[in-house]
Amino acid sequence: MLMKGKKGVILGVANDKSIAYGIAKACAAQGAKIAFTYLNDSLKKRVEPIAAEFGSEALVYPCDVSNPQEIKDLRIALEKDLGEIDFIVHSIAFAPKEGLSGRFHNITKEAFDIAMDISVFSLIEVTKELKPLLSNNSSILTLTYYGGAKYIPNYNLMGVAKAALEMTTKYLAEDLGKDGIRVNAISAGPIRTLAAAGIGDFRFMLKWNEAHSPLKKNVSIDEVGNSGMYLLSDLSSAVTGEIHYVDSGFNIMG
Ligand code: 0WD
Repeated sequence: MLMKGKKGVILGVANDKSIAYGIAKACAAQGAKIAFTYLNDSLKKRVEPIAAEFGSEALVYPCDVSNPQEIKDLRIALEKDLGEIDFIVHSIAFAPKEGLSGRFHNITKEAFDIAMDISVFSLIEVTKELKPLLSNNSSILTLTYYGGAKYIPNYNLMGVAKAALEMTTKYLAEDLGKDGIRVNAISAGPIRTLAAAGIGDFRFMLKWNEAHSPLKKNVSIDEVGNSGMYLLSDLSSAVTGEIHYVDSGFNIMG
């Protein structure tokens, strides 16, 4: 029971295909108590039964990260219901569809601002808002993709957002280390989820990763979940500012 006694919040479960669901499963299996958030009313219906699966029916809150008031309200609710927390999972990204295919130079300022706000700044804002609740032995985890380090066809605007997210992870790690807060990212291989459906020719990405990774397979949300649990638990007590690849080794290939 590596997470026994630990409490935390997971942002970014959309359904049972979500990477955040895989992380919740792995943490719950190790004894963690988990609060969940949902983006809007249509996702609420999906997230509530998932929370119930983990005995967290009373710990489900709305939180659209593009609305600062909803993040503030989340802090108030978590403080009341959980008090101190030990981990935060930020498994959220969004870019308008026009930024996820086609010619890169056609990206609009409007799309750019939305992608950076929801996929990058939200990590800073959630961290700032929830920091007073974090214990002095806590861990924050976000999700990134190799398209933030190297060119990947069609990943376009999200690639720029992930590059910014990865550096945000490192600057936050330095800033919060003195408070006993670790900040890491998992760079997951491609997985078929709702968010992935927005990326142009995602099927090709899956096939390419499978064929060209050392392990010759794609990754599952359970595999990302287990690595996530490690980064959220005390097993990784000396690990911070890390971009940890869970991609069947794809990133080492030339
Ligand atoms: O191949 C993949 N699926 C990979 C995903 C490979 C590597 C990394 N990732 C990342 C994504 O970029 C994202 O940061 O993992 C994270 C989780 O994505 P996911 O599990 O692939 O996708 P999904 O199940 O759709 O969860 C992402 C969720 C949203 O789902 P939808 O599909 O409704 O956009 O992020 C949430 C929402 O639940 N989300 C928001 N939450 C709060 N406020 C917002 C928002 N404004 N926008 C999106």
